[in-house]
Amino acid sequence: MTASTTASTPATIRREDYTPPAFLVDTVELHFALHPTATRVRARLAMRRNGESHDLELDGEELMLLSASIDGVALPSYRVASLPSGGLRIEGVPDSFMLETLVEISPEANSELSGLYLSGGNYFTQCEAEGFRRITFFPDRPDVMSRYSVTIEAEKTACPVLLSNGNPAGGGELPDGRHWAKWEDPHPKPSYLFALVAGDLVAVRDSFTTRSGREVALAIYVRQGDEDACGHAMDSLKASMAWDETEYGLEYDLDVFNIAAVSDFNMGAMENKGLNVFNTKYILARPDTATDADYEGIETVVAHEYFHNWTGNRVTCRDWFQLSLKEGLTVFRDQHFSEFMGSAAVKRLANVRRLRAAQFPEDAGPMAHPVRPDSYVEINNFYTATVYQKGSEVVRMMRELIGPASFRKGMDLYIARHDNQAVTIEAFVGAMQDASGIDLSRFARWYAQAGTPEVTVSDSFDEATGRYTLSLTQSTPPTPGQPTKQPVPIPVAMGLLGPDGAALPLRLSGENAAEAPEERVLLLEEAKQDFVFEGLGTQRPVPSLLRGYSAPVKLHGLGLETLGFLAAKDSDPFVRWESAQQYATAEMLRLVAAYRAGQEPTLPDGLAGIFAAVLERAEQDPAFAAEALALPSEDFVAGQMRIADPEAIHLVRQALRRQLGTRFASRFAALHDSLADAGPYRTDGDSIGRRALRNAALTYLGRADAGDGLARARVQFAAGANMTDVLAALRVLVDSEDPAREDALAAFHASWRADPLVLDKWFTLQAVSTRPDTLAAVQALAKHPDFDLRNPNRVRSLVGAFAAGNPAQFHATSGEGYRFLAEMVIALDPVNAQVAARIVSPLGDWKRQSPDRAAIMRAELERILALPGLSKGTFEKVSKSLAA
Ligand code: B3K
Ligand code: ZN
Repeated sequence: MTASTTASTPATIRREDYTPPAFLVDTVELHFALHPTATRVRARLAMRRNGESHDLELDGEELMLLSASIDGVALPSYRVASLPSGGLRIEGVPDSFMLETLVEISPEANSELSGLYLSGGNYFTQCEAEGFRRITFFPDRPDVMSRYSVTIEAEKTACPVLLSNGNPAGGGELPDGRHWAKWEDPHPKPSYLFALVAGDLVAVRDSFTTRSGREVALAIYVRQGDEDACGHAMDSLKASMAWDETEYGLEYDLDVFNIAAVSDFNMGAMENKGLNVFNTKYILARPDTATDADYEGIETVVAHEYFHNWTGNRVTCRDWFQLSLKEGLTVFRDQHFSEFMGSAAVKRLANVRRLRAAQFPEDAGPMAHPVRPDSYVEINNFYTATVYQKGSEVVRMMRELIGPASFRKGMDLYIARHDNQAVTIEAFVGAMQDASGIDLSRFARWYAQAGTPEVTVSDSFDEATGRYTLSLTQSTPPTPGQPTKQPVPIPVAMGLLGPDGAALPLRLSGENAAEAPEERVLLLEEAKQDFVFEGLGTQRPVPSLLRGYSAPVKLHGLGLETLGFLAAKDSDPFVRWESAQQYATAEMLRLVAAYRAGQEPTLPDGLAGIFAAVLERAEQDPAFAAEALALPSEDFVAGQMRIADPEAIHLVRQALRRQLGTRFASRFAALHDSLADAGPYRTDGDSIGRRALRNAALTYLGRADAGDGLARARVQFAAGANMTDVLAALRVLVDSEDPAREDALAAFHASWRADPLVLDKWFTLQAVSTRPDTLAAVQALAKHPDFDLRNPNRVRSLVGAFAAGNPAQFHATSGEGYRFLAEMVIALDPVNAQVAARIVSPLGDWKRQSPDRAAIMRAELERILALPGLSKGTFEKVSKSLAA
């Protein structure tokens, strides 16, 4: 589809069309008179011309304009024109002037959760990317940076708490039971970082002293009753503040740092300057309500939003195409922090697993786009795994290439040069290049080219000379709009292993033998390169490649024997895990093909051997063992097939789980017994690892033909020690035919019906159940009184979890799974278009499905596309899915 020509086709925005803002806003004074259906917003903008135009255009959406003046003189209506977008055009403005507008908005009517909205009677804002225009008329783009002062006025009993960005600057009583508060933010910021929170919330307080001695008052605002669930978030915040000082020398820059938690939120959290707004999911945690994964998620997201204060807020993006400038870099920072806080190796492989589960399919699908996209219809569709996670991998590779010391120098330079600026990705790469003296111009291709590079390895060994040649080739498959690709610089961290697994010296031809290291980073820059190593004796070495996952690529060419050897012997935990995963993937693909030819899957000996070895050493590193015991996901296996067969993959994976559970039942039972934790619940890496391994054992036992897995699950569920253990046990029951299943589900619901975050888990468990009747159950759950289309967490917990997390059922040959998702999208689009556009993705995967499935998927996409008044976000996803 090409750019917009008719009124009904939303316009495509292109990166190459960027022009600087025609007007700048130096200061913004906002006054809010809060009211659920009729909030009044008065804005005084000190504006100045920045280009040729004398006509001012402001963004606006669903605003009712009550008055407008320039330099105190009311504007006659003929000078003010409404734009079709909802914006405003004012003709003939002076070079610099004070614009004052008064608008009315209805927070209660705002179900999009963008702009100012109500949640449980409290007021919250979400402005990134383009929500500020739903609050007041403004040049709502990130390269307009202004100093804000905000006054909020509201009824005191309904809204005892009145918060905005920056530092508090006064407050007081008003007649009629109202009160006011003023906030001043000394740092210039783009409008997407504006925030307001008001309502009946309570604060959990703490403080942090920065290394230069500045005292920062910390507060987390939650609903009454949730105060006891903020400890982990607060600890994570303080740890993040300290880490940014020691790792990057970056200190916090306001007197207060506030976080407010809200249960109706489109994503995880938002880094508004000095007033982060969080989905409750990433704040609230108590041992009885939150799982270990929730605790880890909180640590990561709290850190991520905090780190944005420098990478995103102080230095921001010139335009939304540069989104990865702040997101890729900040994900890199939060992952690095989490590695520091826990077991680095296990965090790394968990992040790689997530990258491959979310980003690789995206990079191979209809929405594939570069880390820096070239065009978009709806920017909210580009807050993607590619921009975030692949963007983070790109930063990580840069650090690998120039080294940690130069990287740190580059960060200092980036911030020194660009503080208080809105810049492009070139600014970041340029700072890294200047700090290191290493030419990164070729490296910048990683930002421009979509698709996952594929690296193929082959090797040869000359016993007579001890010379070993490692040949690497790379290619990147075509993606929509990018039919041909160039080679990218791929850092390949590697080692060579002798037959006993010992590390061999790595001497490239022409190098001095004395200095040969045992690990090095090869740079694969061309389509094909040979690396020749000398002095390796008489026995063929085994290559250990992409240690620590040094580049986000797919690696081919290693045989089962090599993979098995590496899984057992390599010193790098990532390569050990990865080799076992690749081994299992290869075997699963073979079993899928065999199954389609009429053969029942049986557990291959080699795979059983890998599991046996992992189980033998399991207690040495329980967290690693838990990861290593998880078979590759159904989606991951499907991703390796040209045409997927979700049914066969599911069947094979289930059969392997059952047979592994049966084969190792006594070992799993022993682990389940010995890892039981008597003491209080703790969330250090060790404790989390032990629970993960113990619950992995329980899960296999729950599948096994032999053993007492279901009985153990019933006991563990009833014991109710903590949510991690309860949920793992309940999951085993929910996936089973156990008679206790229904009672357990009912008991869980009865206990937690008042806690939305826990209830989300109840929905998700049923949505991802491996039972064959899951689709019908999901359809029924969508009619459950606790299902609520207006709450994004609930939608994700049922619809998102089912469509993205239960491929076998979603792809049911009846097409009912597709129909269900389409109906949900159609119902949701008019309520919350952002979430609708997000959950529609699995329907776009039709190209890799069998023709009968693909036809139904396309028909459902067509049905959505035909919807009158379809949002531009859903339009973009659906039309691109159909066109690919
Ligand atoms: N910057 C926000 C994401 C905003 C998404 C807008 N659709 C959260 C984050 O990445 O930190
Ligand atoms: Zn972010």
